[in-house]
Amino acid sequence: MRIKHSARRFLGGEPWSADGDWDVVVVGLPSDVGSRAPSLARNGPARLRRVTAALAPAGRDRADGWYDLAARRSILAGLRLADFGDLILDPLDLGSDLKQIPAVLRELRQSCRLLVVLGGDDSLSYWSCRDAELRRLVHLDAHEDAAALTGEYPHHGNFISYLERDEPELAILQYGQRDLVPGPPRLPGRNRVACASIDVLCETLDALAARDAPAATGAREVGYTALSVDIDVLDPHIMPAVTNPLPDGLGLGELMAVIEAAAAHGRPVRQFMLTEFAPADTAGIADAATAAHLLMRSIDACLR
Ligand SMILES: [Mn+2]
Repeated sequence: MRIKHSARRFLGGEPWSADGDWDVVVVGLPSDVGSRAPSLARNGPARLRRVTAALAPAGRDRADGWYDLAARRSILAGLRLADFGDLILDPLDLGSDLKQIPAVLRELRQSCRLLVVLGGDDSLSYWSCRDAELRRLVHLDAHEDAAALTGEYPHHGNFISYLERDEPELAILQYGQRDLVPGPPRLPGRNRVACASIDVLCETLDALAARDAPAATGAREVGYTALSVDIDVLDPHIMPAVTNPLPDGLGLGELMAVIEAAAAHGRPVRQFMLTEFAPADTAGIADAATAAHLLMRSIDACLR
């Protein structure tokens, strides 16, 4: 594995250093290794850096944050933000490189309040979630991603099944599924819930918070929540730059309502993942602006 640094850093952030006191650290996984056909998801991190760097031009004081005209409030004011760069997987040493991802992310997580992971295809979320302190995963996706186990490593359609097998204590809350599939879903494991409404999502997170709360002795760790957004949960009219578009998805405001609720009821949220943003090299900037606004508002919601 090698680390690639980019001249354009996410939202004009600083270069990462281990001794920084960061609110947010951003890391990219620009790979489509888990897609069964080549996917433009490998382009996601570079496109997001290009668009967000333009929102924070040199000379602009990032301490002011941005004003969200839709929500009528300032967001990300005073944000201490670092961009670690991209983790580049060596195709000739893929298994070894994939297995190194959890340790690299753990080190980055220890240097910040919130780690933001930019995919890449959705199979990489499996590696981003291999952490003993992660207790609750909220996964927003048009697809279930719970197909049967196949080979040694998960692909983008079955990484949830691998997580259920390999992290049996991890609670998985799914939202937004709308796929047509060959048969009824496999019965979720004891620790997975398909949430049919925001209310169910919040109630489930509240119950898990009570379960995971430290005992009076302080003997147990509370652990943290990760939010994972496969961006095809949005409607393809709003977000066409995805690998597997499905009709009748969420609007951006609807998705933000889910993320706000998950962030509020899932505290502490220590990791946010965006996957399957798959822009063509020639695509316009509207799709990237949508993804950038989604990220900026989501980061604010997770830190609030
Ligand atoms: Mn999906």
